[in-house]
Amino acid sequence: PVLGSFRHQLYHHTSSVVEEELDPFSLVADELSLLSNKLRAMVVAEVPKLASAAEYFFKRGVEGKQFRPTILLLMATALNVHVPEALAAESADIVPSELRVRQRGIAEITEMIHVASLLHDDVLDDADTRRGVGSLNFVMGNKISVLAGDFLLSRACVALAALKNTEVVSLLATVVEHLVTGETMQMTSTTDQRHSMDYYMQKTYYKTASLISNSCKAIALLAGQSAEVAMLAFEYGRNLGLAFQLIDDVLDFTGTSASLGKGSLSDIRHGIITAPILFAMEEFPQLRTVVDQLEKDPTNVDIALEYL
Ligand code: GRG
Repeated sequence: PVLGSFRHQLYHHTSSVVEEELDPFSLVADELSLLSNKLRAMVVAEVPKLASAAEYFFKRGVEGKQFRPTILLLMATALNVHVPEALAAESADIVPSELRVRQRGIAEITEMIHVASLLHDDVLDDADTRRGVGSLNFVMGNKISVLAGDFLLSRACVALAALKNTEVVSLLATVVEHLVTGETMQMTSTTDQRHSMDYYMQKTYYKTASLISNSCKAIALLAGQSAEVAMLAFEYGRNLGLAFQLIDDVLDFTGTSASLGKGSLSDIRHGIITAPILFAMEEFPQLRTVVDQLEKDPTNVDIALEYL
């Protein structure tokens, strides 16, 4: 609804725009092209080894899809069509351009938290590729990778504090807890939990959707929007995040190493049961036995794939 209302207002203000021709991404393309440079500037470190590790995934060609910053910059654009009067009065001492910068800062903070989680995740999974290149742990080792993740989190905290909004600080700090919780749920699940769609959805909220939904909400709060709009922004981000992970899980089966930037079938090879398998198990009960075998010995992957 938030982006829908934005589209409506945009058409209202730009009568020459034909609905079919509007490419929403073009609205933030210029800003996105500056993002990696901004991020590199935000993670300059004193010690050379840490400096090169921290900027590793902010270099040209390895920035990833930038899905989160894209959505967040669009959200900030959508919510700024009209700066509400209440905010204007409350923040009379802050120039509008500063407010704009603060909202857009969430895109950078979110990407730093995301990359920090990727660095730690690759260590936990012993992954050797990420974004089509060697993972940081593969190139510089596990220890530097963990420290670079910690460093990015610290810089994200400093940038968060500069937004001067304690509710937003608290939202994004809780997201870090959710990332850790989702990862732990994945690592420690029992067989019953792994076979439960409810458990999968809860874990997926923590691992993927929480960062997107709470960042969307943070932008609404920084834009001085009502509690209702903040909740809608949260719901929008939550649904988008869940959908994103469901598609990511399907792509793990259907994608190629070239399209994924890492090996395919990585979930099942790590004994991680995702939505495509859960749906297939409902359709083909005989798959349950195969999945049981697979969980005991993940090298049995070819047998399970016959059903998928
Ligand atoms: C240190 C913040 C922190 C967390 C530690 C390891 C861990 C706890 C959490 C891992 C969470 C994780 C890796 C979730 C998966 C999220 C996900 C969908 C990643 C892939 O996102 P894409 O496809 O990646 O947007 P790109 O490379 O395009 O940015």
